[in-house]
Amino acid sequence: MKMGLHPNYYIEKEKQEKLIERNNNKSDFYNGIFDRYENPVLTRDFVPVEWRYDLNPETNPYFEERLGINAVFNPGAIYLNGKFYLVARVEGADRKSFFAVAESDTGVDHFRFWDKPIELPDTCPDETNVYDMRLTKHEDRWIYGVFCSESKDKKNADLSAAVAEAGIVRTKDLKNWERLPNLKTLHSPQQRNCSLHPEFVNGKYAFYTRPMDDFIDTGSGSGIGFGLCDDIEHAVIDEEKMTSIRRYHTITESKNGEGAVPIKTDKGWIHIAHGVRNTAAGLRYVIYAFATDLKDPSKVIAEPGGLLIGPREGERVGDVSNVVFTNGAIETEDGRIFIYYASSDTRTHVATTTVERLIDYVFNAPRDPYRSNLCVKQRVELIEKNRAYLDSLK
Ligand code: BGC
Ligand code: BMA
Repeated sequence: MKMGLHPNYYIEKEKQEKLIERNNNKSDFYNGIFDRYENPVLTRDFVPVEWRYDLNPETNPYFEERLGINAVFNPGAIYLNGKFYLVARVEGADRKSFFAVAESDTGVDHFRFWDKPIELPDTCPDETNVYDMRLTKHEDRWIYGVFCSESKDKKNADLSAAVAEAGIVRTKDLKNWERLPNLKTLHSPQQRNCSLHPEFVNGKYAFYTRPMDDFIDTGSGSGIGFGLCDDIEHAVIDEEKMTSIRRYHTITESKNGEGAVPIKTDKGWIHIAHGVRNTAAGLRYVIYAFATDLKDPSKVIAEPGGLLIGPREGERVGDVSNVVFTNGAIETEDGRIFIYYASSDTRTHVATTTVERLIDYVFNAPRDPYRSNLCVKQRVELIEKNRAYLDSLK
């Protein structure tokens, strides 16, 4: 005779159901550019009980978690047939990440994981970890996923020495995934934060890259790169042009990288990217935005100064504190934008805005003048303009 399920199974299931059913409201945060929400959209508590526990009381009498989950973050995002899909980076207690699809009708709450995580074809025997997938609905009709494929650097005895490459998969339904060879960049030994542009450029596939000299250090890499390749099934990039570049004493001083796949608007491609600076407390990651030319998506035509989204309040603390990171955004038919971002490599949030509001921000918020002296002038000009305007109303 079979024993029944452990009583704690029902308790855990009910807790999870409540969490998934909970409505997520806008918080009282205001800057006019985007809205924040009261709750994260995905955390490790959203990962199905069946993925973590052995339900059979004969083999798990104490109902102990057998395969713990540590974090759910940095999701790719895609909108298909009116539904919102995240391909999240799910990190096990063992530090390895994998990808899993979560689906929602609203984009801000009720995200539910599908039955099982994604099992990618195992084509790189040395690959140890995979993470941060960018999803591109390409005009060739495939959905591409470009992610970081990380292996041990065997040439270096240091146990932390690793090699980062860009892995490429494609699918039509987020269920069946075909793995293509990793991206090769002839002039950059390592790549992280690569993503595929949704359209052909000069008849070729176009990638945003992030040239770097080693695993952590971008070294001579001066920013977000852009390169073309003829054949997506053997993607090789020769020349990498620079798009948004790093600068001294800005939010991108140490590194920057493409985030979400760019959003096409009448005025240009809008990019939501990340910038990193070093501090006494370690690397600080923030999200910023810029626009590139519709005809030449490598050419920056607008870049407001500073950060768009920074880690705030509870977001500031987690496994890798002081980090917000994005690699997925969704635009709906009616022009709403959902920016999915993770805080401190721990949990996933959403920020919402509209195409109009984002365009207004990217093209009208002033550039960074790069020096305190000029920054304060810029602010005093605003104050004086406001004073004159208020006086004119009297
Ligand atoms: C981690 C990433 C991190 C990278 C660079 C990897 O091992 O999994 O989350 O971005 O190292 O620090
Ligand atoms: C990076 C990314 C992310 C992560 C961030 C902070 O290099 O690729 O995976 O969110 O570091 O740890």
